[in-house]
Amino acid sequence: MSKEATSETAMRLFRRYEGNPILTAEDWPYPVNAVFNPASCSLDGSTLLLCRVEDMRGFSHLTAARSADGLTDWNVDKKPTLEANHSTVEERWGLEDARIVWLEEQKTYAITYVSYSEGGPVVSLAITKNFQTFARLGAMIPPEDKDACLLPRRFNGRFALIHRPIVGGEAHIWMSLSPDLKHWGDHRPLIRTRSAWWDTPRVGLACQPIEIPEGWLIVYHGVRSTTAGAIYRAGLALLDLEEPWRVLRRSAEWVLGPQAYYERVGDVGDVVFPTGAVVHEDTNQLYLYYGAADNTVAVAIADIDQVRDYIRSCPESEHLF
Ligand code: BMA
Repeated sequence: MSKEATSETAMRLFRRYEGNPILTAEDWPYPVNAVFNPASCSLDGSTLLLCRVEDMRGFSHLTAARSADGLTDWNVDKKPTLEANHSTVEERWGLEDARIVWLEEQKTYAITYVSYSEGGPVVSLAITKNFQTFARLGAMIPPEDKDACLLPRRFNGRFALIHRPIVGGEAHIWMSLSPDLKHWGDHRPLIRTRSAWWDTPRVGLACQPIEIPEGWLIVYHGVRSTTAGAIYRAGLALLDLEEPWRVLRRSAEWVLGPQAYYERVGDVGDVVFPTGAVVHEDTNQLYLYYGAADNTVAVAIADIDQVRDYIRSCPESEHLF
């Protein structure tokens, strides 16, 4: 495929749902400032979004919303589903930006979320079977860390965590491995920022990794700093299915960037921040849920076969630097 062809495809891969934004502060059963950056999963045949909800003090908690079709008629929990314990060091200033993955071996959902404390943002792990009761397993890796998600199974006996520590002032995506979800090692950079491209000075994992025949499809966000402020966009990468520390492909272009009014204007304008995905096998569609301008929840829809064709046509990642 030519460069023009891939750029054209990248622009058309995701289609914004015409009912966007799908969730706003007005939909909440209690007073809140903003609802954004939702984790997602399928639960009992419906879609569950675990949304970041910012209260009127500026602290965030996580609240679940459920919908049969993943687009309309959301049923929002009447009170916070997972609230910060403000008396602990780990959660002093709230909970943000969860990601969810189903761990088949444990028969449980694993939720990785950012808790905010004096040491800076840190990634913590909670597990649940029903999104009503949760076991909190604590911080995974010392701060500063964000944008984390587990892969759903072990590789050579070890769990893999994709996350975004700040190392030497640089914000690349890393992978770490663990035999028990508690002790983490073999830390290595996975997807780096690309000097002068749309995805520098920061990148971070977006939604949970999606298994496709070609490998693990990764949606990641890239931040560009401009004189008018940061622009948050999303691009794609592909990891090897059996050795996910190997990056096979990476999109040159972003596939979703702020264009619609609700993405350009909000508490933080020019932000699309995907944090959840649901694959609908019946229609062969990928629903990508994202925070728009740190204000509302929106969804963009792609045809899985088109995404697969596109990522296969992307350059091998080493060739991009
Ligand atoms: C990032 C995170 C997100 C937020 C985004 C845009 O650093 O903190 O929660 O949506 O900035 O403000």
